[in-house]
Amino acid sequence: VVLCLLPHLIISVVLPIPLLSGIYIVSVSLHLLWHHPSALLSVCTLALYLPPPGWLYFNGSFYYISSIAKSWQDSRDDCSQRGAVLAIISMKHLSKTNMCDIISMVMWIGLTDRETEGVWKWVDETPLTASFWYSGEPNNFKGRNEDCVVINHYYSNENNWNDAVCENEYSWLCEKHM
Ligand SMILES: [Ca+2]
Ligand SMILES: [Ca+2]
Repeated sequence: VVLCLLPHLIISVVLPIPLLSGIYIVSVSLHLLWHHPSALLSVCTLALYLPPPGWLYFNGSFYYISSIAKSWQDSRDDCSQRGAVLAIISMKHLSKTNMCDIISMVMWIGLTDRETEGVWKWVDETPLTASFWYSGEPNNFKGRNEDCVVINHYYSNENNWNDAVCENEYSWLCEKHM
């Protein structure tokens, strides 16, 4: 019981709020469990739905925006270390303008044509179906090998993707499904 509870509570509850509150919630949970073992499921569920510190919730996923810039591969590795992936943007995300509140800069997403030029794939190996390229993109600008994709806030909200050189350094957007 404690093993199930503690990882979620430590990650999702204790860190984002003052320590005393976290301890309080842990102790309340243990008290509840002692007298009402059936509370385990609801406590675990509640803990799972609380966003980890630094993450934003939007439309069924948590998103993390880096405050520093890295290459596409280093950004991808960073997301992996956070138990997430570089963001996979589907139609449902960008058809809702709420996502614009989250996206406020140029940042890597998990789309690349590194394996085969012109064949775009998400980092989970799914092919690109719905796309939101900015006008004229993807373009391998001036003959450069542009194989990785950024969302560029300075373009229009709906169509704001640009293929960029993977070694360039930008912020990045990690996504973790609930
Ligand atoms: Ca390319
Ligand atoms: Ca480009």
